Amino acid sequence: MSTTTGTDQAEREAFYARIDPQNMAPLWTRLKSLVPAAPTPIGVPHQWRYADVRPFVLESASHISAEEAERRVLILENPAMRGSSQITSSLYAGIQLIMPGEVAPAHRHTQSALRLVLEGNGAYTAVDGEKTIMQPGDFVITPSWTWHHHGHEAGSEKGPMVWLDGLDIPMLAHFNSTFREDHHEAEAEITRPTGDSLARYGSGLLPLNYRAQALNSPIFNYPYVRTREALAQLAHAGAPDAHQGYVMRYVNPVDGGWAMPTMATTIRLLPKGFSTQTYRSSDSAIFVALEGSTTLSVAGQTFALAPKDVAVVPGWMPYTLNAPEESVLFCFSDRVAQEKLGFFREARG
Ligand code: GTQ
Repeated sequence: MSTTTGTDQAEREAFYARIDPQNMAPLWTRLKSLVPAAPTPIGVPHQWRYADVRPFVLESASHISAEEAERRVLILENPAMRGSSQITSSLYAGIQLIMPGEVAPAHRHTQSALRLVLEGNGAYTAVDGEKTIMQPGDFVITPSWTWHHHGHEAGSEKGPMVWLDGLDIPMLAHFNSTFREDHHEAEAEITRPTGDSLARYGSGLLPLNYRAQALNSPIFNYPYVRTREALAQLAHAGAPDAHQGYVMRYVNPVDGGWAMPTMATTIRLLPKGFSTQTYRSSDSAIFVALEGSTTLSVAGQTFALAPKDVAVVPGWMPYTLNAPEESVLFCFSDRVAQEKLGFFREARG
């Protein structure tokens, strides 16, 4: 028996019971789980197949209008975090549907949102006075506290419009800094022409003497046609990164930083037949398959990702990606927040 200073277990328990009414507890019984050697994510890896999800998303239109719902969204909830509205411990994801002729009314909130368009044509999102028409694969941002509404030009031939929403809801809940406001009109005023921000800030140009005015990129929509063209060029010049493929991040052209302050977004191309080396990082990642087919292997599980499928990889779990055919994957995570706060980590191999 080692010499112990202090009292025996029964006396310790009695002590814990006596401090309990003071709303106090001993650290030493919890230290190893409170400050673990490595991340212990609550979430689990999971895949949502678009083929499974889509019928329910479309059916939601028969149950509620976009106007009544305010946002007609089916939340993607991590199976290990049911009831939390979380896909990871810091992020929210959902699939939003808007039908021709509908408007999802204007509001604003301190949470930032990103959209990744999955399906459809003709719908727009209006952010801070500018409409942007959305096409499949487009990455659209809604910065914190900007008025935004979504609409879909009438005409049933246009069909449903579906996109993935990513928001930092759990992050702001963690800081208890959640505010929201409804606009007095369903549609907030449009003050700038469509395409204005892309022309001003997203064309390799900036207005002379322009200074960053916010933490967010001034570009609202990063159109997929441009992104895809860049990826195609990249794939012809140089080798892909062994752990990540041809991966690029969406950038704020004013300061070179990420497009958004809380959510990091990337796009990657995996050439046909390419397999990544094992990679992991402290940010939990949500992947959205856009093209091809990708096999994601994580924690002994294998997920075959078809276009529009969504998959989550909790932080610090080693994973590989394998592409039997040329594939494109979008990804968002809390990496940018972790980097800014100084605790982002990654490991190769
Ligand atoms: O489009 O503003 O999926 O406020 C969740 C909350 C979408 C939105 C969501 C929101 C929105």
